[in-house]
Amino acid sequence: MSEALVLQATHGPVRLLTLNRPAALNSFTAEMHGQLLAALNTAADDSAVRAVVITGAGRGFCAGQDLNDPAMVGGEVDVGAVIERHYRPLARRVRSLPVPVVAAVNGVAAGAGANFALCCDLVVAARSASFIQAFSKIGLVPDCGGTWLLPRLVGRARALGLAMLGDKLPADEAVAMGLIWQAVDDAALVDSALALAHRLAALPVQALVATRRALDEAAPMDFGDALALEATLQRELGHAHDFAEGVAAFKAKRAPTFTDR
Ligand code: T3D
Repeated sequence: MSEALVLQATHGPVRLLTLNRPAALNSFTAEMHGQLLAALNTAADDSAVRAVVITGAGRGFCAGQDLNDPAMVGGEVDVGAVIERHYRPLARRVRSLPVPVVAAVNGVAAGAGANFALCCDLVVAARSASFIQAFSKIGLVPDCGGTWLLPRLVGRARALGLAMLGDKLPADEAVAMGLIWQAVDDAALVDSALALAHRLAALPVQALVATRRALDEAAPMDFGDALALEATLQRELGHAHDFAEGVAAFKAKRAPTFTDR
């Protein structure tokens, strides 16, 4: 049996995935990519899962591409093919998961590891964690969605500063900059992320996922097209059980029970 490079645990409706190559700061190998994608697909296919949390084992979250993996790094290797085969499917999978995804960044998140975290819906980081756009230091551009995500999250000036200089950005500064949602004390990280995921799981997750989609798709649209997209999504959601349940619960002054996914 192959080594578990991604640990999976179930906490009620929340699936906790832990990247598990701590000796190499959970950097990505082809094998870890395969296990991570499979774990995400399993969570997506399991109707009992209503939120996913992703964290890292040991002192790092993820140091991006494993620069020692001969199968995937530079020289004779077609780096574009590596991106097509592994990073593009990963970013698209996270961004299209049918439930909300929380990144619990426990330590350094560098290169594609940083942008993988930023692909998640809400990013919570330990105060000692940091984010590094390490690509410029090895002659690459930000990948795993970084070129799209960074300017949208923090604006072009800061995106270029982060991407060109590749400096270490501490978690508190990442919050202040609008790059991530929250920084918490190190000891509270996993509990905070799980609590957040449980809150999300109790909400109408189908609407949360449609909200992600609306924000992503509206970004390059003009105002009129964004209004049209909102109407399309509201039309779909307006026929769903969760909308009826939310309104019924409001009228009855009781807590709603959302079940759509
Ligand atoms: O095919 C392709 O290449 C395309 C894909 C590109 C996507 C990318 O992600 S490109 C960016 C790749 N990542 C990096 O450039 C980051 C490299 N790592 C670092 O700069 C530093 O390790 C960190 C700033 C992240 C952390 O520094 P520090 O001082 O806290 O830890 P360390 O001592 O450097 O690392 C600890 C161990 O992890 C060490 O192993 P050792 O010496 O104890 O046996 C180190 O070699 C290993 N490690 C860290 N990052 C990587 C890694 N091993 C393989 N690949 C890594 N990316």
